[in-house]
Amino acid sequence: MRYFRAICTVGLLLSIHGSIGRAADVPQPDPPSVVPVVSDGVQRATVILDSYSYAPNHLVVEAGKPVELTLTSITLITPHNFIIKDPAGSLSVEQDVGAGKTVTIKFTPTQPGIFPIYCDKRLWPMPSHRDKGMEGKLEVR
Ligand SMILES: [Cu+2]
Repeated sequence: MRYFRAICTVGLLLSIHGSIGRAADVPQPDPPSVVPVVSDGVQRATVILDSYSYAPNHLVVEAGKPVELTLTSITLITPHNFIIKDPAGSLSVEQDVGAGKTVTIKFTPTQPGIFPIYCDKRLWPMPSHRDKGMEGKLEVR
């Protein structure tokens, strides 16, 4: 009986915690999302593109292993893109993702570092999507 009561208490605490999490509902920086290496050695993740965000927006990958990202746009009209550029030249990714489309990209980061991810689309003279918050980072370890 005591054991049963302990389980109920844990369940109650979890459900309270869950509802607090939902009630808060304020935008917060995503926790780093470590991209798992699957059995074939490829690091795979899905990134959702919306106006104007990437989710997750902080990807952590290992250098020297291929990365495969599935980019899924959930917008109805607005096209976006997904850009990662290392000024030193170790990484150059630029992929358009049309409204509602899904595109898969593959690249192998070679240099550790933190590289910005961003969307440079803009409807002149409006600010760019990056300026509206559509950015993130790729952390290569
Ligand atoms: Cu965009």
